[in-house]
Amino acid sequence: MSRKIIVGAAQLGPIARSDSRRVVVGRLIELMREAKARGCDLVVYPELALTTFFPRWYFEAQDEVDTWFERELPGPDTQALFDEALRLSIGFYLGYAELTEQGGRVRHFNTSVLVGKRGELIGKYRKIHLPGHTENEAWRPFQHLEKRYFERGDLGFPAFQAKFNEHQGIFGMALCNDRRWPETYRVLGLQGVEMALIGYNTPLHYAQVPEHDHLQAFHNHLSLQAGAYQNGMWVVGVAKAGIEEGCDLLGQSCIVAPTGEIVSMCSTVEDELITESCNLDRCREIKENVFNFELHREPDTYRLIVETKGAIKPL
Ligand code: CDV
Repeated sequence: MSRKIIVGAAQLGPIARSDSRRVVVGRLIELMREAKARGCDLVVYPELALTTFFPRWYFEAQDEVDTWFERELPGPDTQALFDEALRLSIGFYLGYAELTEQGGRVRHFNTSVLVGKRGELIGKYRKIHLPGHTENEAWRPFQHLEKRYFERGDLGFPAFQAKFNEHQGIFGMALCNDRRWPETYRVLGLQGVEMALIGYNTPLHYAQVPEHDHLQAFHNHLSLQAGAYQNGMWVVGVAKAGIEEGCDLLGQSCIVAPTGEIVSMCSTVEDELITESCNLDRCREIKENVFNFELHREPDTYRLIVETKGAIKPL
């Protein structure tokens, strides 16, 4: 059997603080057209793909914070992207900052959506692992205030049955820091996910442990490759890259096969599209063998070890 889907990872170069949504949407559309011309069924954009990575600044006034958020999607500035996707008949994943009202309460999430080729909303994900800090920390060269500006996602890690061509597949989403956590992939893997879509914004400088700065690319790929292999799924990791408002962001967007191999990777830190024909049936090589959960996983034993606070006996 062969269930092939051609996927495009649409890496973005830097977005300036002064760039309007319309300018950015123009870049997204250009990448989408290229993806279509190269035969893609689905195109994947980064986390917070409509603006600069605003959590690097401390804003005192909530009104100012809210200017970075979308109150509706599609909205006046983003409708053109949805229209173009429909015209081209291509699906897409998009990361953005979501402002919504629920039960009379204004809520803020770091969100991604998966949109089908007929323009339908297939699913939504709200980032669960929010990195950074809550207060302004003047000692840092730049802030990382995700914990201040966003609430933890409340949708879990849902899996979605979707069709971007004649083949059906099971898709999941995550955002940036989520990709470092094995739980992200495992929760998706337990639901049979065959392709995880993950946008990211990763500064090369990690202020708390600068000794690790040179490891950013390694840790990125280590996490994406391990998650793919240990759960037998394709992983599409897409960066916002390059020097954005003085902050150097990691590129190296890549598509990882269920074997854990990187099969395609960006070579610039600019707007760049890479594509791959991904056979979802290749997930079975792993899911039915080395990581056959039904056959080899031992959840009862893991539970016991956690309940007894570990199996290590005192000497
Ligand atoms: N946007 C992110 O979640 N960035 C984090 C950084 C702060 C470590 C990441 O895990 O890449």
